[in-house]
Amino acid sequence: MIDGKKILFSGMQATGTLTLGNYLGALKNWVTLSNEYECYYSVVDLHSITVRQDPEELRTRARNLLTLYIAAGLDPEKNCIYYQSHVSGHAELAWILECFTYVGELNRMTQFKDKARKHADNINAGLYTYPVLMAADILLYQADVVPVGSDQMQHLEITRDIAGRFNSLYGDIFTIPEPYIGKAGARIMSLQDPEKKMSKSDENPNASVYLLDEPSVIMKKFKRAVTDSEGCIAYRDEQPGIRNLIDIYCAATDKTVDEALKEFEGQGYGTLKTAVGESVVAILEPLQKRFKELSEEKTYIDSIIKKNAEKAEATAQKTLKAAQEAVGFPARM
Ligand code: ATP
Ligand code: LTN
Repeated sequence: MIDGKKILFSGMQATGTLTLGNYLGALKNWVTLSNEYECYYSVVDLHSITVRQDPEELRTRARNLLTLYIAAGLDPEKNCIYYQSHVSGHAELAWILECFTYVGELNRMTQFKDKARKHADNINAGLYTYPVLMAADILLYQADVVPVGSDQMQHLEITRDIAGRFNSLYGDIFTIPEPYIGKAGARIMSLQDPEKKMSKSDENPNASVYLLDEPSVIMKKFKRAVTDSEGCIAYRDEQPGIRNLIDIYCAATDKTVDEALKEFEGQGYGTLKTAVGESVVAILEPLQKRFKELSEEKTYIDSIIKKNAEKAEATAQKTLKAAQEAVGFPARM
């Protein structure tokens, strides 16, 4: 608790350009939650290098991601928005926690299996221990809640297991975090293959709407979205493409599925696609405008980066010290 508020931690990787899935599944909820919680939102660049990155590109993307957090509506005076690599405690706590994590647990992580398949030429140890670094992120700030998309649930569970194990050996060092999965937009699917989640690393650019796509491009991508030959607008497993479009529409407009179904009753797929496209353009246009403006305010963004890294560091150090002492490291003089 800080000032009577519970603590929230979340982060995103600076790999690729953010998609509508990242926005509706995560970022949009972050903004809503930021009034209620004391929030830490990190650009998790340590996680990014588990997959090979071009150094200059990574730096640019990380900066853009941090700027997008603010452009999406997170006030950097109230929310601690910072680069993970600026706070060395993440890596230090991750090492300690690795010694309390079993390889059997890591072997069960589906994201590792997926990424290992995708990057078969670079199955590095960091990719394997990625969930432990994520646990360190969360536990360092004693987070009560962690908003993530449903694909991250398994990582939250392992975080809780590691924290519980550590606490049962050494006393209450870590807060056990709860996941927060927003109702709308929990899992936005690819526009080209609605059985697969929309992902920023998808090779097909038509599969994802990127947050900085021009309105005309957004409309075109929705027009090309894969649907089915049923010809009726319903929300059911047999029509994953249509269901995904309705999910996107509901998440973008804050309407319920029933409201949306009523609205589109008897309409054709073309009408639905146009309406969904327009609802997405309506939320992304102001975000893009703000992003452009902020990108020009270099000194302002630099000062945010510095100030928030210091704030994050101070909190992280407290937990790190407690964990170091708990396992038996000598105190520094
Ligand atoms: P990558 O393709 O690089 O693995 P990604 O697009 O899956 O990336 P992450 O960086 O892993 O995105 O996720 C950032 C946040 O966005 C997480 O909280 C994740 O749960 C959420 N998220 C990612 N994709 C989706 C999606 N399709 N629908 C809903 N939420 C999503
Ligand atoms: N693994 C997450 C990103 C991430 C994260 C975190 C999310 C790293 N550390 C801590 C929440 C809390 C992802 O791939 N989306």
